[in-house]
Amino acid sequence: MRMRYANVISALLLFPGLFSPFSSEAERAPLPVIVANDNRTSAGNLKDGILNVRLELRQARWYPETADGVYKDVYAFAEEGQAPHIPGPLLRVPQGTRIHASLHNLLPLAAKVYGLHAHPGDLDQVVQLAAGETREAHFDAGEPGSYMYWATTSDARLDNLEERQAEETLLAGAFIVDRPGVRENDRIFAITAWSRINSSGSAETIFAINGQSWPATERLTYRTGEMVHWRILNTTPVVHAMHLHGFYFTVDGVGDSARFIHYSESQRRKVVTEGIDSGHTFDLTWTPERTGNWLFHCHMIDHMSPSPILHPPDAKPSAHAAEHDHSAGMGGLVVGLTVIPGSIPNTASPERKNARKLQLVISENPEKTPLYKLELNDPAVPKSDEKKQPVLLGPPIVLTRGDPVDIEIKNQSSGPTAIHWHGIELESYYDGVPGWSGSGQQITPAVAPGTSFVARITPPRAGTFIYHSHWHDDTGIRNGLYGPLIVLEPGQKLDPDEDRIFVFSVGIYAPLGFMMLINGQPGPDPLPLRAGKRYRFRLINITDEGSDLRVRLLFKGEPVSWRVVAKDGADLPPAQIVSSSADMFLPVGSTCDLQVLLEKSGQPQLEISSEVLADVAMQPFVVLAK
Ligand SMILES: [Cu+2]
Repeated sequence: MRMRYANVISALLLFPGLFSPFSSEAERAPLPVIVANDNRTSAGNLKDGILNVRLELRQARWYPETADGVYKDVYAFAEEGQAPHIPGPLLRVPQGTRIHASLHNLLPLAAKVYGLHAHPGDLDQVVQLAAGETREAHFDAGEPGSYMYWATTSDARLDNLEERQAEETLLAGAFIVDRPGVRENDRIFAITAWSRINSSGSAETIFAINGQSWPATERLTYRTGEMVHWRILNTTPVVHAMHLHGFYFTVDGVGDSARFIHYSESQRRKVVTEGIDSGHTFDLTWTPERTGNWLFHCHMIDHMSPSPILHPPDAKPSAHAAEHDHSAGMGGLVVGLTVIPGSIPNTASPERKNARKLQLVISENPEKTPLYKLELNDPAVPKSDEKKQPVLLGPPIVLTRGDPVDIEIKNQSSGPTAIHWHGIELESYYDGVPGWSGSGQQITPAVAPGTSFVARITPPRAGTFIYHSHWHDDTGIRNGLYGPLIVLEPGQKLDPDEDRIFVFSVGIYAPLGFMMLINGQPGPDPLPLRAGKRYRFRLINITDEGSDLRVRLLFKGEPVSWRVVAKDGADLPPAQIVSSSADMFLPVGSTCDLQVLLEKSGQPQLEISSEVLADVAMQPFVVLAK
């Protein structure tokens, strides 16, 4: 199910006809302009338990940002008599509804529509439409859940959506079945990807949420204390890692276009990042507790950076260039959130007179690798003269729960920078998104070269977190601007023997080139462990694109067992802490704490692999007898 980039290329080599140009008739007539669908209005006419809806597939013009910006001529769903929509018109009905859908294919070629069936249902159930044909589909909506419908003019299936290319890639819409009598005050976000392989063989993609690409994505406002419920749909052929700044969210259920699994209370998990496979959906809830500006975005760097198609590097700056710069070079799958005062009063900042002072110095070695050097100055720790090998990894920052700390980010590099305290529940102003974090007149600046910014943090929770660059991250994240951020319980000390940190990242490792790294190295030296001793492994995925990162602890090639005890810094509920096979997916922007206890001596290894990154890296161990 997980997508490999290589598949896109092979699909194109197999289906060269996918670049069918628009019919000459369409070129003569002006195409209707697509309306970005915020998924708040249900299509069709619901009466006496029957939804009558008339859908069309048609050619239309899509503007992912502004009406005067770059456009793409694409295929889109429309409701008869209305403008075409991306994502397609929302199908939303209560459980028990019968659906009478008519489908009219106005495209100059045949199309197949999937997902118009009862739930749970058959992923392969399809309505085939010749060019110009109209057909009807009558079915029961089925069980409550977040589903999608989608279409193709090629031979794509839900498990290989990458076969959809160019014009047809945006043919998808949300299909929500509500519990009877409950119409939740939620929002639906459909992730789409217009994509194709261009004539020079490289992939071109425009990612969007509800039909628009940051900075054009909808801005949402919430009040503190209100319960926020979102449904996320991934209609794209690639995995994503959806990350919320400043707050945890609860994953309430997962599904695809055929079925949806509602988690029971004991199955729910608290996270700050959730991976979502191609063709899948998930529901989440969260409660804003602190005012200010926040983000919800995909943590895969290319999915949250400006698309070169919309913003060619050599183009004259558009009216939005300034906003892009102010938004730290972001684009695509980013949603801006503003939390205003509500039922939760802003907690008074704790007394900071006795705040611990730390200094994180960022310096640069132009033309060299690693490009950046991160140094931590802690007045409580004498400076060591030990010359350390430069690595693509910042030093660990170890904090104590409830203890205020002022971390001065001192920028000695040649460009502006910013550091985001990933997973930490903190004040918006210190969250580290220049031009966005903060509120009103007090917006976080980028840290200009030669200047400092002091981040004031009082971590409310002990666990494993990340600090990383949030400024033009194609440079920062790929050049070592990150490190582990560990918060301990009061009185606890980090025991480097018992407590092992493994940071998974990518970067240029000279002279070997761009590769996947464990603690800054592609092939780290073996580490000693002792049989019968219990360890805490803290895993951090801060790769650029490794949302499909598979982590295994192997002994003679077979996974051992471990216990997952925390995700993204939040302890798991006791009922979820069980022994499991040492084989997991850890999406980018996630952390995970494990209990590891090996009974036998030998040479196990921690192996990470990613199909997206097309790489494997290994941390060997030597387990000594008890
Ligand atoms: Cu993504």
